[in-house]
Amino acid sequence: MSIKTEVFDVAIVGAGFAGMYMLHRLRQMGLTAIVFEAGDDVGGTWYWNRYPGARCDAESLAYSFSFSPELEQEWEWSERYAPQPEILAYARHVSERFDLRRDIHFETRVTSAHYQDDSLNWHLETDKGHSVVANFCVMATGCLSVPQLPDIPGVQDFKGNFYQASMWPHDPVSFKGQRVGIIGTGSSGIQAIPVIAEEADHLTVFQRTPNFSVPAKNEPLDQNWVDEFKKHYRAHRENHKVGNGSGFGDLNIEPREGPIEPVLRSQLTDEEATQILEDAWESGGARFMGAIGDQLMNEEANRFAMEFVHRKIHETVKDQETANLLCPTNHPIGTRRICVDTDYYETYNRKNVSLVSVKDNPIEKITEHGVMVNGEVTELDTLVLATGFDAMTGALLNIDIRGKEGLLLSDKWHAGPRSYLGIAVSDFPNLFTITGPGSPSVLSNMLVSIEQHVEWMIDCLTHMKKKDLKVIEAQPQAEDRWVSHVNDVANMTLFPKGGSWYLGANVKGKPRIFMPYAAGVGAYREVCDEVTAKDYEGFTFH
Ligand code: FAD
Ligand code: N01
Repeated sequence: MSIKTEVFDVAIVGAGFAGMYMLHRLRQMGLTAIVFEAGDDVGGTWYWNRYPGARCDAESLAYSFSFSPELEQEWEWSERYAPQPEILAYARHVSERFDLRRDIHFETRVTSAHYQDDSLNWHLETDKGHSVVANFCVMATGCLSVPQLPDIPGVQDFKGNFYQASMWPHDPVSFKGQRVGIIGTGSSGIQAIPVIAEEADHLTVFQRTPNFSVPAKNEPLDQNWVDEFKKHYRAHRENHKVGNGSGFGDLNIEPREGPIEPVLRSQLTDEEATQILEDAWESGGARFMGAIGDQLMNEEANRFAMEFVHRKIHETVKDQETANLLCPTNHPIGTRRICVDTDYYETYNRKNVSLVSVKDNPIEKITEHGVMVNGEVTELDTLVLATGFDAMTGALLNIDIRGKEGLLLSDKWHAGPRSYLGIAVSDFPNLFTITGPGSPSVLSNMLVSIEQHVEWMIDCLTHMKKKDLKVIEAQPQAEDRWVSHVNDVANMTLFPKGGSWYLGANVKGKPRIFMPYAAGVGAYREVCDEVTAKDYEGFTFH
């Protein structure tokens, strides 16, 4: 049977926030677009990651779309950090409010995307047999959308209940009366552990590397505060876009004027620095990492913050041996994504929680009945994996993407991702990546970065339409310059010392390259705007 090929202006892969917003803007431009999504609903991250305790760590009023003043006024967030079901409900609301679903094919995975040298367009195929031709292909496949299973022998042998944080079932999961084990103490594990501990008979946490976590200080939102904040929403949104920060904004009702001037460690006495950290700890959230302006640049400033958190762990956790195990010492604070928790360290004071360090004695295997460490099996009814993602490049390289003359993206990126601005790849004309490697992406409030990328791409497509240009391609020299700039910026920070998924260090055989751009969302936006102002410097059109 021959497959009918459908033709569109743009094909979009992924219906998380990035794919949804791209579709909306393309429609406004009058272009035809089709979206393919592997899941059976919109929401991406918030569709897949339904584990107990999942919520955002950027404040709800900042972690939301800004493109529609009506949407931001009408949507009501219930908590300072919205829980996953509420963010998913928001994504669904957006899809309905802007009538997006009719162009999205759910439960459909794009398997290949090939550039056609003769017709100068993209040919995509899916696992459901679609064949689509589009002038442009937009990858909105997500930075954290490919679950990473640990290479522990026997994972498939476990006979009890088995869950992965990033592929959580749709139906409610009960831990009542059960012996539960969890592997993974990154952001997902740290959010899930306190909630599972509340319900399980016993919870055993298998920890290889402790992570730094700061209290979220989550709470229900006060309606008066929200009403006041919303009066200034536009100004707050503008603030999220500027400076060398990550686009998280602040909680002041009155919008600040311009970017925050960082206070450096060298300008502070020990007492002043401690007080600043104490205040940040008390007010809660990931903003702790920017409390002292050079915490992520200066080893001494970082050590000061590390020791502060170590003290907090020791003050919170009663058993000092457990506290010692929970204190990270192998990476500067913040060089692995800082975790934001509710009662994480407190959970280790519970009688029904035990911590097993598998740093020196790695998990040998998973058996039918539990987890074996040092020859001993901890018997479990339920095993939860919160072992992370093949981040940033995983979803792109899972697709057979071929550019000019059949060049495979996986070959081009064999030594690590190479991209111009994290937006486009030389030799892959008319292909855009939203929050691709080389852009601030995972170091930022992703909604800010997604909107900025989509808006830049829409401006570019509008420019091309106006000038009747058919093809845009990143120049190899511009790409080389950008890749080395991204590396230079990373090397000015402590990030490369983190050994984290930012570097691909959690995936065997993955090249070790610091993938996101660390200069902040404001600085990055300026670069992109300058590229546009200089008639798309670094790109070739025809
Ligand atoms: P995603 O939401 O990942 O969506 C990508 C979609 O593409 C997925 O639905 C996937 O199924 C689909 N897809 C991928 N490949 C294919 C294919 N070949 N064919 C078809 N479909 C495909 N960021 C923040 O800024 N603040 C936070 O508080 C925050 N919290 C997070 C919490 C968790 C648990 C996780 C995992 C991430 C969090 N992030 C957070 C990052 C989060 O990924 C982004 O904020 C944002 O949701 C990404 O949206 P996206 O549309 O780019 O990608
Ligand atoms: O994944 P991770 P995550 N034996 O890679 C461990 C975002 N996010 O899903 O560090 C034992 O951080 C691994 O140990 P180690 C956020 O950007 C945000 O938790 O490799 N352990 C580590 O502890 C975040 O950074 C939120 O030694 C093994 C864990 O698994 C990103 O997603 C919430 C192991 C993986 O941690 C990823 O977070 C959730 C093994 N063989 C996620 N293999 C918010 O709060 C792996 N591990 C906003």
